[in-house]
This record gives sequence, C-alpha cells and structure tokens, in this order.
Amino acid sequence: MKPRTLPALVLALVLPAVALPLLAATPVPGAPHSVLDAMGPQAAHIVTLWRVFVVTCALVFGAILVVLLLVLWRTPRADERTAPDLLRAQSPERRPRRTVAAAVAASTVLLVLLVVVSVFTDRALAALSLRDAVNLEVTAHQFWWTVRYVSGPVSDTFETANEIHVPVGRPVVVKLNSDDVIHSLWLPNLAGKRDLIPGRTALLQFRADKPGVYRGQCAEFCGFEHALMGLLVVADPPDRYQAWLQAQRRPAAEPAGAQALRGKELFQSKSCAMCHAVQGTLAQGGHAPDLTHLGSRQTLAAGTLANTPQQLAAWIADPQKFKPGTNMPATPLSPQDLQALVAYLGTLQ
Ligand code: HEC
Ligand SMILES: [Cu+2]
Repeated sequence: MKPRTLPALVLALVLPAVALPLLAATPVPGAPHSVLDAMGPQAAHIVTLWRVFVVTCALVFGAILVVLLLVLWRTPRADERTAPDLLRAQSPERRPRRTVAAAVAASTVLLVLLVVVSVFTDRALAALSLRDAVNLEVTAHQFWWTVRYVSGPVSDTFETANEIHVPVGRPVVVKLNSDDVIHSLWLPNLAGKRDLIPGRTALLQFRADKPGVYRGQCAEFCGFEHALMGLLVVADPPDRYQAWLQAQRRPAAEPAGAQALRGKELFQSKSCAMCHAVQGTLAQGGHAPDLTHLGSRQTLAAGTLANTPQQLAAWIADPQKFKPGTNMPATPLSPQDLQALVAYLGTLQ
C-alpha cells in the first residue's frame, strides 16, 4: 500500500465507523418516542448505560481499524521475484505474542468494566423510591391496553384504555398482566421494556420528571397488529392530574340532543354494548376498551388514529381497514345511525 493511501483509508473507514455509533447515541429532535430523550430517572439510567456501551465499542472498533490499517501499511510487499522468507516461520514470535496477550487483557478488562456498569445500572433501576406512588394495573390484549387506576378506596377505582395519565415527579408502579399472549410494555422515554405474560404478574416502576406526552409501544410480537399496539403516557402537573382523575371517576353524562340520545340507544341495542362498557349506562361489556371518557383521549385504537369525529366514524364503519385482524368487527350501519353513534361518543368527555 502506498503511504499516501493510508490517510485516505483512515478517513474513509475509521471516521464513519466511529461517527455512526456516536450518532446513534444522539437524540433525534421531535421523535414521537426515544430512549435517548430520557424524561425520568429510569430512562436516564438506561440511556447512560447505552452511551457507555456505544462510546466504548465505537472507540474499540476505531482502534482495531487503525491497527489493521497500520499493519497493512507496514507489511513488506512481495511480488513474483521475492525469495521466500522461511526464516521468519522458524524464529519464535515473541513480539506478536506479547501484543496479542496485551490486546486480550485489554478486551477482558473492558468487558468486565461493561458488566460492572450494567450491574450498577440494574441496581440504580431497582432503587427508585416508591414513596407516595401511584398504583396502576395495565392489562395487554391483542391489540390494545386496559389501564386500571387502583389507588385509594374501591369506589375510586376506574378503567380507561390506551392512555395513561401520571403526575409529574411522583413514582408510578404498574402491575402488568396479559389477557391472551405475551406482550411487552415499552415506554422508551420513561423506562425499559417489561413483558406482560398471561397468568403472571410483573411490575414496572418509573417516574416522569417533565410534563409531556410520551408514546409507548408493544415491544413483543403478539400477532397481526402488534405494530399498531401503541399507547400514550401523559405526564401532567399534579393539579391537572387530579382534575383528570376526578373527571375519569365520574360515570358518563347523559347526552343532550336528539341525535346523541339516538346514538346512545343504538350503542346499547347494537353489538357495541356486548364488548364495550360505558359506565352509567346499560353498556357493560368487558372485552374491549372502556369508552366512558373516550372523548378525553387523544387517539383511537391504541394510537392508530387521531381521535376526531371523522376518524371515529371511519373506524366504526370499518375497523378492519385500519387494523386488519383486530378484534372489533365492522357493524353494518346506515349513514344516519353512524353519525348518531359518533355524536353520542363525542359526548363521552
Ligand atoms: C366483538 C367485540 C366488539 C364489538 C361488537 C365492538 N367493538 Fe369496538 N372495539 C373492540 C376492540 C377489541 C377494540 C380495540 C381494537 C384495537 O385497538 O385493536 C375496539 C375499539 C373501539 C374504539 C376505539 C377505542 C379506543 O379507546 O381506542 C371505539 C371508539 C369503538 N371500538 C367503538 C365501537 C362501536 C361504536 C361499536 C358498535 C357499533 C363497537 N365498537 C363494537 C371490540 C368490539
Ligand atoms: Cu402486543
């Protein structure tokens, strides 16, 4: 290799090899969810661990490439006129042996260090103070989430779906269950993944330190619509959180207006009420998202659609169009009936 090609190769190989992983440790602005944008202590521990790993591995990789290039550069070139150098094969290779031993020792030390950092991260994750914690139960279904608020007396317990509200600065303990297959709850900005396994209870602890809306995702392949099994975590200042709690505990208000009233009747007489519950009405189904305060949610169908009257109508008319394989069937409805249902669901604030 010509000496001049070395700097060019360093530029072409080593720089990207080191720069790309470092880029992977930098948050993307405006991403809907990101492990690199920690909004609480649990996620911060994890992202620190990730950065230590990425930087260490990138530097090691860069160093290996540099050594490789140096070796290529220094190796004597042979061509057809060069006499075979058999002497080298017979003399003991003391220097290379020492170099290899040193490299193995350095790798071992680095690996052990990474293990130590991982263990400390694990301990830090377990050390989150749970004083004054908010208690929640999340049950995963194909392809949506039940969220039950179980702090305080039983009369204060209520259920919602696909949207978790938490107060900023207070720890949250989530009891995890699954209704069908294995799912995994992943709130990248707030905590690591935790599996939801049928028949087994797991706990996830986190705390949100900044108000905001953080997207979460099912992180374990669970069937057709696994990718459309999202959820939102809304971290509110304490007073807004309390106001939200009060509103969620109330049963649905009686709708005003003939169209919405007709919608309520339809909801109770069509199949909807067999699956969905609206507290304070005859609809008490338990196999689908609780719709008592549907209007207060930002999305429909586990983060798949925006919660607007148009999207709501489109969803009810043909859920399979948006989530093929979801467990909600299309219900044949006249346009007037569909509008009445949408008007009714719009009153469920
Ligand atoms: C066989 C049970 C079943 C019936 C009948 C049914 N649904 Fe659903 N519905 C579901 C399931 C399951 C979901 C969750 C779908 C998903 O996200 O994968 C759902 C989701 C929804 C959502 C979105 C809820 C949210 O929080 O995102 C609305 C709104 C809804 N259904 C309204 C209706 C209406 C109105 C009817 C009657 C016309 C109806 N459903 C009939 C099972 C049913
Ligand atoms: Cu899932």
